[in-house]
Amino acid sequence: MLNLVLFGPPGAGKGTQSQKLIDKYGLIHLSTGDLLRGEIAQGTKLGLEAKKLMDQGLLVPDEVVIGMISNKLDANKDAKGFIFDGFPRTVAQAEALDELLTSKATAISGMIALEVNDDELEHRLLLRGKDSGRPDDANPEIIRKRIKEYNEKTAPVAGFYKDQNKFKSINGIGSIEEIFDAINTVIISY
Ligand code: B4P
Repeated sequence: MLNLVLFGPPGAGKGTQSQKLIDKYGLIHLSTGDLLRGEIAQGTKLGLEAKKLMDQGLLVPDEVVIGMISNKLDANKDAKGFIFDGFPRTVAQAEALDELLTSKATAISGMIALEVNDDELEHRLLLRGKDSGRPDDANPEIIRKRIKEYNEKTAPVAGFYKDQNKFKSINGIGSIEEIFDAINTVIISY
C-alpha cells in the first residue's frame, strides 16, 4: 500500500498536488480541510464549531479530525492507499494516525514536505481568496495567524517522521508540473 503524507504550510500546494497524485496512483484523498468544509456546508454541529476556529486561522481540536480520519479509513477498506493532505497537523494527530494504520496492518510510506517561503504563501492564499469564497484566505492577518499556527503546532510533525526515516523535503516553488515531477521521484524511491 502507498500511504503518503503531503506536508507543508497553508498554501504550499498540498491540495493542488494531491489532485494530480490521485489521478496517477488511484489513491484515496483524505483532506481534513475538505472534510471540515463539507461539514460546514452541511451545517452540522461539528461544522459550526469548526467554522468558528477555521475563520480565525486556528486549528480544530485533535479528537475531531482524528475521528473524521478514522471513519474514512473504515469506509475505504479496499483502497490501494491514501494521500493524507493537511493531516496530521500536530504530533498527537501523527501518533493517532500511526495507531490507526497499525490496527489495519499498514503504515505511512513517507512524508513529502513542500518548502515555500512566507511571502509566497501569503501571495498565493490572497490570490485564491479573491474567488474561492474561503474566509480564511481573504485576510492577510488571518493568513499570518495560520502560518504562525503552522510554525508552532504543525512544523514539529516533521521531526516525528524524521525519527522514523520517512521524511523528504522538496522545493515547493516552481511550476505545478516541476513540483509534481519532484514528488514522483521521491515516490519511486519507496
Ligand atoms: P486546509 O484546507 O488544509 O488548507 P491549506 O493549508 O490552505 O492548504 P490547501 O491544500 O488548501 O492549499 P494549497 O496549498 O494546495 O486547512 C484549512 C483549515 O482547516 C486550517 O487552517 C484549520 O483550521 C483546519 N484544519 C484542516 N486540517 C486540520 C487538522 N488536521 N487539524 C486541525 N485543523 C485542521 O494551495 C494554495 C494556493 O496555491 C492555491 O490557490 C493553488 O492554486 C496555489 N498553488 C499551488 N501550487 C502552486 C504553485 N506551484 N505555484 C503557484 N501557486 C500554486
